[in-house]
Amino acid sequence: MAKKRTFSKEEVLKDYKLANESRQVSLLGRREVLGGKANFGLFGDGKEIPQIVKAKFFQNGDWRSGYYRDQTFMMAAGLSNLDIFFAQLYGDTDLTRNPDNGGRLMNSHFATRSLDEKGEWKDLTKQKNSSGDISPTAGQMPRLLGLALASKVFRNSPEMWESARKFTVKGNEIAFGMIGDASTSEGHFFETINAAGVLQVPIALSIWDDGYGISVPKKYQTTKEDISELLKGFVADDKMPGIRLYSCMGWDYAALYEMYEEGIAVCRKEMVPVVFHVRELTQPQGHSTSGSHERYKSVERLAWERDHDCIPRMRKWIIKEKIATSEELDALKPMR
Ligand SMILES: Cc1ncc(C[n+]2csc(CCOP(=O)(O)OP(=O)(O)O)c2C)c(N)n1
Repeated sequence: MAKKRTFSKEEVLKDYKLANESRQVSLLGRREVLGGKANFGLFGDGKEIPQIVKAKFFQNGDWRSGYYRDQTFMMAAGLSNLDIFFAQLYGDTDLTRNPDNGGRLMNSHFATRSLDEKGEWKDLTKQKNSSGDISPTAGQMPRLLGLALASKVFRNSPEMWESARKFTVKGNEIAFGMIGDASTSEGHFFETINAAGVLQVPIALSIWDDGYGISVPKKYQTTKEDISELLKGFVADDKMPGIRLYSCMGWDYAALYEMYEEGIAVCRKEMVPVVFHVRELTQPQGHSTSGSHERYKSVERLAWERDHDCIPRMRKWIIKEKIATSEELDALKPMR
């Protein structure tokens, strides 16, 4: 049997605190929109724990190509914070306050800056990088492939290492992708997976599976209602290369830790595409501020979502493992 990991109390409490902060941001963000202070909001509630764990393995020089649910990943990676988040929500056009998009994109469309104030390239190997999110779902996939392919080209071209030293350290960077389960039904998703398997490029792609694409459940979206089942044919075997496929419950902090630690190490070392299917995630506030999920989810489904919410589940695990007491956890909450 594999040895059980010992978790550092400090790290676990820091993660739990950030998850709660990010959740409060989502709750407050929806209220701000419905109260007329911002036009529209899409939030990352229900996906906090896997994003915090994945961000632990995001290194300087790496790139992200993700989508609007990734606020907690961005905060955990040190690329966003509460001020930046609300500047985005209000469409602030000041780039120092809203460096993600200067009010030129929808909110929760994240990006880092590759140029300095003088218009010169920054040293991208010394920062964590995010390409700018775009609104067509699955549109991030071709770009994810391109970013990973760039690493492979750099790795195989030592003659470029000196001239490209602001972009690569010998091609060791990898590309982090994120996509929702419904968007895996799109052509860009399958084309990217297929091309990544052929090209053997370092993609670390998470599928945040909350069972819905706005109001449409998986039953009407995904064959067999299970994207891992569909991806099995792409998986590498003894004879042929392909993708590596992992799967884990999105509310299981300890299992997520194991999965991302192992999978991202494989991706980085072997420069291969790795897909992480993160199951049983929820949407505590539904899809966006334009709708109410109470209108299309059954009472049973809503109860299931409350029961599987990743933050209370992490809390139960912390107490069960005797990492901290409920009083200690209550003291961490940013707002009551
Ligand atoms: C190409 C395209 N089609 C449709 C939409 C409208 N749309 C925005 S989000 C969304 C659902 C996405 O669901 P999923 O990928 O599961 O992500 P989730 O929001 O559940 O995290 C749809 C259909 C879009 N933005 N782009």
